[in-house]
Amino acid sequence: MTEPGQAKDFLSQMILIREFETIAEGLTLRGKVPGGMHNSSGQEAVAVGVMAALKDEDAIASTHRSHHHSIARGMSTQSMMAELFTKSTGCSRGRGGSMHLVDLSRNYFGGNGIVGAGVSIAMGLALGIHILKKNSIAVGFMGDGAINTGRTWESINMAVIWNLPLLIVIDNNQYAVETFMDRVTGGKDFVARAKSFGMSAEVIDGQNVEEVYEATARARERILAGEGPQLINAVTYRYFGHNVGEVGKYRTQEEISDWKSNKDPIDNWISNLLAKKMITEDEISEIRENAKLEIGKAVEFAEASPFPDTNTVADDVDSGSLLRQL
Ligand SMILES: Cc1ncc(C[n+]2csc(CCOP(=O)(O)OP(=O)(O)O)c2C)c(N)n1
Ligand SMILES: [Mg+2]
Repeated sequence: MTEPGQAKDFLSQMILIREFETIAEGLTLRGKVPGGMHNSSGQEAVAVGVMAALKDEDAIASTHRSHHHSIARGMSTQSMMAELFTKSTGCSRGRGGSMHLVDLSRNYFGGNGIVGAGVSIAMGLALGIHILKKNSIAVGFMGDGAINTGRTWESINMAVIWNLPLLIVIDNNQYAVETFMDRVTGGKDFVARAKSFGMSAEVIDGQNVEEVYEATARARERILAGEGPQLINAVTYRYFGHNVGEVGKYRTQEEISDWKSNKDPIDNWISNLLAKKMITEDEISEIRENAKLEIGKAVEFAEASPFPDTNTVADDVDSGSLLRQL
């Protein structure tokens, strides 16, 4: 059982993510977020549970839907919001936007716009960890849509044959844009597919932060014990459209309401903590208030920051300068 301090941390982080996404969604609709964004509301427990079980030295690569992973890894919400606004104070200095949230000081290699690439980037990180003989792991997030891309399985295959310290987490919100996963996934079973590649894999309730945390901690231990790559299929749900402004006609309101009313990761965690008397209503209100204040400050910071100087757009983007940083 999670101890009280960590249980409250789980809640604070999930509420902070929900607040960030709620505010960012509105700002996107008002035209403040060039390029738009992918909202992760509903998927908070996957991000928070996984990150809580990782150590600072572990390396992580995410997907196009990365706000929740970024906050759970401890990124500054000010540098994230400024990046969404494409301001020069953003984590990618305003050149990347929502899909390029990154913080190398946290070994967080961040999001990218290529479906399935998080797994390949993480495989490369795992190879580096292996070569340098470090006592850490690499984690690659992917969506259920990425399960049907070739690069995912090329990377997993390589990780298996080289016994690399790689954990794959499927942030399985069950839809790839407008497509329900069962319609496009042969065999319909991600775990069976992973096992056929010679790796351990399990399916878990991605709405239960404690279950996600424990599964990740177990997988990390197995990897460090030399048991090779592991895969976790965390079943979750996204409340909003694929991206902001999408008109969703591919799922019913009843389905969305059912997940929101009965399987919400924040509501369920609160009920659990209240039932065990691990938190009070006042503490919950304080957590909500702090999240509002923090995200309010992030928006103020982003609004007040300048756009990048166009004379510097080519700085640091040539491969030579990237190599010199290594
Ligand atoms: C290689 C590639 N193919 C297609 C796309 C277009 N695309 C962007 S997101 C997406 C769906 C991804 O679904 P999933 O992996 O389930 O992630 P989710 O959006 O549900 O988080 C697609 C097809 C892309 N960005 N990259
Ligand atoms: Mg999906």
